[in-house]
Amino acid sequence: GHKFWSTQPVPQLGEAPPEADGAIEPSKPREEVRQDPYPLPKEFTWSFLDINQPAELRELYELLSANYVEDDDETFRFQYSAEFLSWALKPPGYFKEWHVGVRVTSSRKLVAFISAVPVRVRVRDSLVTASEVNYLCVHKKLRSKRLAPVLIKEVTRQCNLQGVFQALYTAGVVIPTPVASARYYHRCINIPKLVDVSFTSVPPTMTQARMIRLHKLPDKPRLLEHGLREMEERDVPQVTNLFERYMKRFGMAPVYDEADIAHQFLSGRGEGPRGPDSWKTPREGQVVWTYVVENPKTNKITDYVSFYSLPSTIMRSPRHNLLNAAYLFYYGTELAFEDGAEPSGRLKKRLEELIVDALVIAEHAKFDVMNALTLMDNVSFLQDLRFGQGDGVLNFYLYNWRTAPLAGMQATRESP
Ligand code: YNC
Ligand code: MG
Repeated sequence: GHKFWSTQPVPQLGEAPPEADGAIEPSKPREEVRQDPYPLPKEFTWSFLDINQPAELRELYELLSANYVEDDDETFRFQYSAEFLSWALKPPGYFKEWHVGVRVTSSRKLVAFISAVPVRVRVRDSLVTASEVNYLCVHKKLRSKRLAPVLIKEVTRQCNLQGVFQALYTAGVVIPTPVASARYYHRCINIPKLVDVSFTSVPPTMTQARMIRLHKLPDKPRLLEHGLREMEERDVPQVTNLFERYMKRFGMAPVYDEADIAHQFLSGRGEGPRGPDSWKTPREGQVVWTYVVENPKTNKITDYVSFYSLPSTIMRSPRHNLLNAAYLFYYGTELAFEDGAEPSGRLKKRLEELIVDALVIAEHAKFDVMNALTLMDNVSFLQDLRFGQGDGVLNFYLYNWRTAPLAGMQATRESP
């Protein structure tokens, strides 16, 4: 049984799909929301993290680097950079009260964390004002003591105090009850290193040299000739518009205004030179890469593609400490409005061109692998572009919102 989740406003496992979409329990006026923090065992104290303070951001980075999500074989552990965390936790309209830490009272050591950021999400035909909950982490020495439910209840209370009663979150574990699930796929870029650290292996019917040849990418992005370039501030209105129209293809997707799009696609770019050759020269502290295709005749943005950097610690290799992984993020193309719902013909071809170019840029930026999930239109190109199926599954959840499960690839993406 689920001692905690059975008490929460989420669909319980095995429950029949609802007749209509909507909240499971009603929202409350602010004064009816619990006013005091949930009690913690007395050796611990609540502490909002001010991640604008480099020292506090560093504490969070260190907690997660040592204690956050690992793969099933305990070979890799996510190592979100401080720049990434700053980008992910401070979208437009963020609340510092939603960056909830737990410290040891006596030493002030940070031992647990949970966060939420505001997001508007369309679920089928409903626009839901929600929070996106992420980075739930309890120090390895404090596991299985039922701290996680207290963290979840406290972040829920902080959301409720701001008038937010719905949430979106993802997890590798299955709890009541996923609204969608997606599988991880991996596109090898740096074969020798990936073989060396046992991320992949050379199949018995192949040599490593042949495997490298099969994964060879073009020397430069093929769409450069058609107006591919790094996204700039001036592209925000057009990209916002294309994002909005393209995401209508899917059952669940965030709803972004121009400020959100600027944040998601531009604010994590880091400092350093921009310009036509920027695809060859990643910048210090760069978290997100976003490229657009601008029609040179009409100056219309016809496509965009993006990915972000999320390295993993390699836990047991004598030669390598860090797996440099790029994660495919959002993309969109005008060709979607010519083709049918299932990518085929010109749409399928254009998606492949965009993703290959993202791979070329990722190779120049020294990424070892690009990961993608079976969502959006990804299934149409994963196999042809030599993404291989991984072990990991990502489950998508909604808190206090009822809707029938979405087909696997209808959801949008992992929350970074
Ligand atoms: C999880 N990932 O089932 P039951 S993902 C949700 N998400 O409750 P204890 C989880 N619930 O089954 P531990 C969960 N993992 O008895 C476990 N649970 O009802 C549930 N790992 O608590 C679990 N980060 O404290 C059980 O477990 C109860 O000490 C057990 O702590 C769990 O960020 C954890 O994977 C995950 O740091 C903190 O294992 C710990 O094991 C850990 O005894 C490594 O907890 C890092 C890791 C999770 C990444 C993520 C999304 C989290 C979503 C949380 C739910 C949000 C709901 C919406 C709230 C806002 C609402 C509004 C408005
Ligand atoms: Mg615990």
